[in-house]
Amino acid sequence: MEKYNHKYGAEQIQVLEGLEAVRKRPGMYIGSTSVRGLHHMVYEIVDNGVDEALAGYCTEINVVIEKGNIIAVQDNGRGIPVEIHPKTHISTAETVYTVLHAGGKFGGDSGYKVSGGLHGVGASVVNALSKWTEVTIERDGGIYKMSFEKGKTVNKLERIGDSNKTGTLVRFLADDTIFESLDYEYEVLEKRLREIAFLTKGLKITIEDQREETPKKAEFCYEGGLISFVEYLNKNKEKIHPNPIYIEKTGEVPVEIAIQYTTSYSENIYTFVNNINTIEGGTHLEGFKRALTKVFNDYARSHNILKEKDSNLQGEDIREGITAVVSVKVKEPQFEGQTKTKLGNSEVTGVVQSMVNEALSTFLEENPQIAKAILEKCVSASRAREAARKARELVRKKSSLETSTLPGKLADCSSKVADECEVYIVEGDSAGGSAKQGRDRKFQAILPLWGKMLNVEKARADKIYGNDKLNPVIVAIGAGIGADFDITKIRYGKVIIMADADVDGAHIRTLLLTFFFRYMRPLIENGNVYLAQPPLYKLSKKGMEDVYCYTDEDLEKAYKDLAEKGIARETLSLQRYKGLGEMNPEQLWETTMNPETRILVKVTMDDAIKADEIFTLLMGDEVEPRREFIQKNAKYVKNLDI
Ligand code: 28F
Repeated sequence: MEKYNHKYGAEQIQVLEGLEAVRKRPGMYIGSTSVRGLHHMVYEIVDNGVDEALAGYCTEINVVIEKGNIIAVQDNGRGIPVEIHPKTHISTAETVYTVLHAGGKFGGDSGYKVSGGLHGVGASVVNALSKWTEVTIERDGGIYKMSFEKGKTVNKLERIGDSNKTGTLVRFLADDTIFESLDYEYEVLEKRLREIAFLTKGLKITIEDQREETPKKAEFCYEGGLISFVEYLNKNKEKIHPNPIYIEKTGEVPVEIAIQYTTSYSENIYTFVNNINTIEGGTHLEGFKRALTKVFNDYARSHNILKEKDSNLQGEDIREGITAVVSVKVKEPQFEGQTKTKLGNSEVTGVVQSMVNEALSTFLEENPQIAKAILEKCVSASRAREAARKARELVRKKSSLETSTLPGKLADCSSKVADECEVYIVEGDSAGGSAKQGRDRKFQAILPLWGKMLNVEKARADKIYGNDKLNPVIVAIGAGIGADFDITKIRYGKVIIMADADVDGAHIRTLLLTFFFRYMRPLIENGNVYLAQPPLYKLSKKGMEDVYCYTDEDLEKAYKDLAEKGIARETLSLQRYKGLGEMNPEQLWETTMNPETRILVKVTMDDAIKADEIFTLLMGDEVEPRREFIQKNAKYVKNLDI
């Protein structure tokens, strides 16, 4: 074989092996082949544009979802270099798009490779998992174009015209033989792009969805960066001090933090590493929390807000009502945790801790009125916690005195093996009744709840313990709440919320998810919380098995299938279920409780965070945004029971 071919062959073989590996095990490279993995395809390309912005050369990134679920991402950076490598005869641009992990354009030097949720697997993976990809580069006065199919080069880079602009445009159609669906969710992409804009001060990011008749479009650009982020997070809350506190440190591990306290009782600290949302926290969060507790206790003592005899403020007292965003950039991040979103680098704890100690104590000294407002809240939180502790002791004594420590309403199951047991939290006594009759009492417990749950947004921990609506849930699950929660003590492997598909059901679901998110978060992180999916419709006809439909699409499909069997739509009677109470025990069992036939939706952290945001909106103090939300979402509440 000639020398020339031999060299070319080696390079080409490496490319082919790379693509082969990616297409054989896509989940290894893009996380999953579900819609989450599909969205990561967009984030990978966008992140390359963000890197160009962090390097100081790109000021705008445009994302378009075109008809047919084609994605287009354009930036106005320098444009990927187009020179041809003397030995391989492959352009740098083609290398970036065909060699696995070739995209480390900033790996070595002072820049930071910002990477999507999957830590920068680079453009070559997106290329390999797309039916086709085309890249158009403007730089050095020309326009260059190359295209691929399933990662294989179809048209090598060639100059196709002149241009006095610079930038990179990437268009791709994800491979539907790999991804379960190509149905991008505009809201999810919009939320992540907004987050990236907050994290990349001054970068303008636009998103447009051209799939519908009326296209949807949004534009994000925040000169305020994290300050704007915290203002956005607090837009429906009553603030304790007008402007967010902003502290930053440059150097080996750049740190940026914005903080603003509100009158709410929940704690919202969002942490990021290289723009990745580290929902499982990690060393940067640890350092932040430690410094926060130290700085506020020191200030309280030195300004006689805490007397000699007073015990220290606890971390949870100081974090009650806090909204904060912590963003660090780490060259070699180590990610741990179930979803690889927990920062492990131990050196970061100290970096963040000392930076916050220094900058925050200076800020408080220079802004005594803000310091005073925040500490007033911390001190009252600490008193409420004390009261809660006493209330909890009381509840424990009360329940230990009572014979049945379990709530009277709970119909428990006979098995005591938590992993095989499940508890249905059912809305309303009638549904609770038929659930008790319809269930398999070996492994299914039923806890009926009634009426509106407590509004946990306004109530402090002390009221949660004693509240007659939530207390049964706490005692039934048996693992305590808040700082005491111990996941190893749960009495059921599955906690299933079963509520109607109407507004009240949505209210109960949101409240319970918010409650679990705030007071039993490990239950969600550990994947123990589920939503039961009762059917929406029943199709029936004499001499035919009842057909249950869970969504409008199901119903249409059922009509079609039955029509193919010669059963015309007009001959069928359709019942739309308004509530669980309309089903008899057997139907409830068959459609919603039988593990063989039911549909359960596992609640993820994202769902809970979303519920928490909606909850704050619905139950928080600000009235105007609530009206806005209801008006905006009212059209989604079909067949509202007036
Ligand atoms: C729509 C997606 O991918 N933008 C990009 C650049 C710019 C450079 C670059 C990219 C590989 C190893 C260098 C230009 N000039 N948007 C994008 N913009 N990649 S990807 O370089 C990658 C090469 O080192 C670039 C000078 N240096 C870097």
